[in-house]
Amino acid sequence: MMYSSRRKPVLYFKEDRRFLPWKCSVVKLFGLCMVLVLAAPTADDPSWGPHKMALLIPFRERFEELLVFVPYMHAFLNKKKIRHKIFVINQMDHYRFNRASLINVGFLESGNDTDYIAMHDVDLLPLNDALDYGFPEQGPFHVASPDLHPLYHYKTYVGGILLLTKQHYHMCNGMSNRFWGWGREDDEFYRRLRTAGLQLYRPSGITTGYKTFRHIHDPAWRKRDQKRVAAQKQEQFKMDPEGGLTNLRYKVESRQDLTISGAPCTVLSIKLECDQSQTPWCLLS
Ligand code: UD2
Ligand code: MN
Repeated sequence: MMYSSRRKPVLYFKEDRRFLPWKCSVVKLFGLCMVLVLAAPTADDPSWGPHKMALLIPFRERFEELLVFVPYMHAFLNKKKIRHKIFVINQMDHYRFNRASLINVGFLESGNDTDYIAMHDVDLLPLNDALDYGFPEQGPFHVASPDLHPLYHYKTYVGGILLLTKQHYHMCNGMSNRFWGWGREDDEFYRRLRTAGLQLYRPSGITTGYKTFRHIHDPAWRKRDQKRVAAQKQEQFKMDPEGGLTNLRYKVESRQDLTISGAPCTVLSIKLECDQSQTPWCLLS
């Protein structure tokens, strides 16, 4: 009796054996999938915190860089559990490029579900996961610090990547709209931060030095518009005490949601307006 009752399970086991490895692997696979799904960072997870960043890319004719940037940043920020929405602020008028005005537009068009902004060059990729992209509660946070930036090393430099709460950006009246062509708008913004009484913060404890970012910028191919037209020569070094969010003029020609290799972004195509009596250098001729 003992023997046969012992055998039974063996027989039963033998009979079922064809199915067992299959069953087992399906169950295992399902379990593995569940673990992966639960472990994968999703923006619904409360551990991501209450804040959401509007990543603003001032943009014109940098398509190849954009194809790299959007999927890279989406993955980078998800890995860091940073809620975010990526906006490509595409300048489609025929004036010279105006990075600052495009950032102002991005700020105003970024909606109520985001509470801080990142002004972010399309060609600067953060390589170190330890870089902070969280809500800059205390004050503006300059991610692309001169200690880490591959190119710019002066102390008052605030270009490349800068995070601000919407409240702080508002306190500065945004950026000046007087800067057409390359440069100086970031230096003027540094002075606005000072005027608004805001303390600037930068990353600490980052050990990767000038290798912290990759600047995918071929200067021969992506030429900087450094021409200085007439009064622009002197005006570029002056502070603009009145202008900013309050005197920005633009039209949103279209708003399109794209995904690039699965990473979502919104492209706002913008026509900036230029008051040629104020800034005749918005045109080259
Ligand atoms: C530096 C700063 C930038 C800004 C600029 C002065 C870095 C990495 N960046 O940029 O933040 O302070 O100096 O204005 O230090 N762009 C276009 N199309 C154009 C021109 C510019 O999309 O035709 C956008 C794009 O996002 C680009 C950014 O503006 O990354 C800055 O322009 P840049 O890359 O030509 O100049 P760069 O690297 O000297
Ligand atoms: Mn660049």
